[in-house]
Amino acid sequence: STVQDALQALTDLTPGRQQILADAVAGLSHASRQLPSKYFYDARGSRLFEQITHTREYYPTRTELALLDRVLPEIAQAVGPRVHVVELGSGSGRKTARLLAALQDPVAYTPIEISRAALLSSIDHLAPALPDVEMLPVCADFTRPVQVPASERPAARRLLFFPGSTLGNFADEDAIALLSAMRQTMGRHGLALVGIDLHKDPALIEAAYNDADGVTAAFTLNLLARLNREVGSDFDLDGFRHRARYSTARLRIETDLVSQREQDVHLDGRTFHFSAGEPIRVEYSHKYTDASFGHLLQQAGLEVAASWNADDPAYGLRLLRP
Ligand code: AVJ
Repeated sequence: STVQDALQALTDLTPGRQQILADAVAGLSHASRQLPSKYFYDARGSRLFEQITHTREYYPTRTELALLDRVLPEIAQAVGPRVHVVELGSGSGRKTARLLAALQDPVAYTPIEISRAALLSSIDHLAPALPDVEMLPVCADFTRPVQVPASERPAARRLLFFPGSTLGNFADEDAIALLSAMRQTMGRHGLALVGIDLHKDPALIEAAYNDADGVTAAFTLNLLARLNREVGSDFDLDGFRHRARYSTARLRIETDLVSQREQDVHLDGRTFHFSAGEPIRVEYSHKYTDASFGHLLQQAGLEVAASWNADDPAYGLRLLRP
């Protein structure tokens, strides 16, 4: 469809101020303070993430793109013709263009993306390049149930596309809930293609989340700037510092914004007191082994239909079925 058709079809469920405020208050009220990483992705945050993917240290995006290019013919073979591709957290849509081009006669594409700006820009690129694919975009938080719009032409099956190791941003319990929801969305004959970053030398992993130019630090701190602007908090951006460390026990990057001094932050008529050195946990990025990923799948009622790995740095694509 054309860009115009795609905008006509857009479903807008993007989280509003009330939702963000409620999540921020709840997270900051916790004994161990936390803020949801999904709120990184306002227009500036999505741009900064794109910049991260071009840093020397951040290997996942370029590794996944190269792996995808190498194995797309096998993926297309395994998936078959006339699928409706549903992408969770589609971002710029760079990987999608390659996937849709490799598939046999794809019927429709539904990007589900929380950032309206990123969603619109991906449609701007994809719609003209793929005139035979019906574009049915949804602006929403994909962790909430989303009704997938029906395509005009009937699809043989749905293919959920969840690249970028975004699954890694979810704590295990939430990852299991999300994978279970995906199993329901894909249907009995559906498939899911999921990208997962794999466990490797911790030094390499930590470098990817602490790039020398400080793009990742700016990305993390942008969360506080966004909250200040959208829900009226008064975080001092110089009063918090980005810290990302790899836990070999839990196989995950744990990213915190650490209070640099004793200070008060105000939000919605409340005062949140921070001591010097107190962290706000803002992100996890899990790195999987076959065992840890298999454990999630088992609890979500999913199986591996096919599996592809890049070796150095290690990164995986998994085709999943119910
Ligand atoms: C692509 C969203 C999964 O966790 O690696 C990059 C986000 N955070 N650098 C990741 C991110 C810090 C990224 N995801």
